[in-house]
Amino acid sequence: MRVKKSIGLLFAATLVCLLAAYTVLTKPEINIDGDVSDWDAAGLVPAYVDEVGDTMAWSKDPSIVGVGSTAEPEHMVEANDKCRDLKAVYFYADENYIYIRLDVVQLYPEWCIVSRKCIGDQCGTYPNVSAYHLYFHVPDSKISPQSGAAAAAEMSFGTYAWHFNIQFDAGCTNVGDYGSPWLQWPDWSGVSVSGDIGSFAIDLQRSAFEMRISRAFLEDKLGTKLGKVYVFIASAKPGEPTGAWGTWPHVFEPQKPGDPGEAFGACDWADYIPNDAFDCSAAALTGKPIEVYLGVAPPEQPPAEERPAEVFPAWIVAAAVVVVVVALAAIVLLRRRKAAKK
Ligand SMILES: [Ca+2]
Ligand SMILES: [Ca+2]
Ligand SMILES: [Ca+2]
Repeated sequence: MRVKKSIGLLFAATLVCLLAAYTVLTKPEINIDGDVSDWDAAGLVPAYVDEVGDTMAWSKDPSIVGVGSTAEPEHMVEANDKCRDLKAVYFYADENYIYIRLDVVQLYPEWCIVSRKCIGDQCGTYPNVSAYHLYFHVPDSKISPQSGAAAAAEMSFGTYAWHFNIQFDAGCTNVGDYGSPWLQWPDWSGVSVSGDIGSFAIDLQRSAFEMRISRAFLEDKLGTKLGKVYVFIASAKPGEPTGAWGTWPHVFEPQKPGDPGEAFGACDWADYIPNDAFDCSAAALTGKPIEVYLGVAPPEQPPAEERPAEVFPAWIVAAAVVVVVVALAAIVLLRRRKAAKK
């Protein structure tokens, strides 16, 4: 019995070691499938964790967000405020893509449903609960950056002027049939994050968004390899388009509730990260955004002749650990068998 038990233990220990070695040696694989548990399983940790409940006072106030054509019913204000409340952001990068995961406090199934508004014979749709914006400053980019958040916006990005941004509200007419994010360049041109450019999915259960964007596409346009970048992220309540369709983003104007939305600035963001980077009253980025490394991991190796000899490559270390554990277990097992015979 004892011998059988020991063999079982030995087998289990070997399996655990092999699994550990496998985990060390393989890169995470993130699928854009509307299930962000793969990020957790891969051990990826947030680049920034934001407070819960730190949205602007207007976002929780039915007497402000309950007014005008973009009004929220009073009983929905609390739920909508949670959609606007940023919670955490994650980044990951491999040879082919950059990956982004954004968690908010609590999405609900119909948060993305669009409203319809017509001006004359021009009709447009817009979801009015929350929109999300991510601004990337790429230090080595060859393209000229943009300092305003949008055309005619009041906000300034200062020394962290952005080289591309990603915006989405996932407007939908059926739950699960989400719209793609919009990737915008400093000259205001843009492209949908879909097809060859990338993909996007929503995990309603875990209240999170996940997306990936083609590295080649970004690096080609930016004129540089991606490495260290700076990111500012914010959420906003969309406003009502005022006839000039296509001049998004229009956002809700909390200082003038009931007015149509307009280009944003000041304290029009509902929530933002990092918290110490943005001065709401000055409508300016005054601190350092989140610093993220989006280079290919591990960093590119120098050519072979310049490279110092690898003394202990990771696979040798992992294999050595397996051998030592198996050997120790075998010694213990043999000793027990000897003791049992005596
Ligand atoms: Ca996933
Ligand atoms: Ca927050
Ligand atoms: Ca915040």
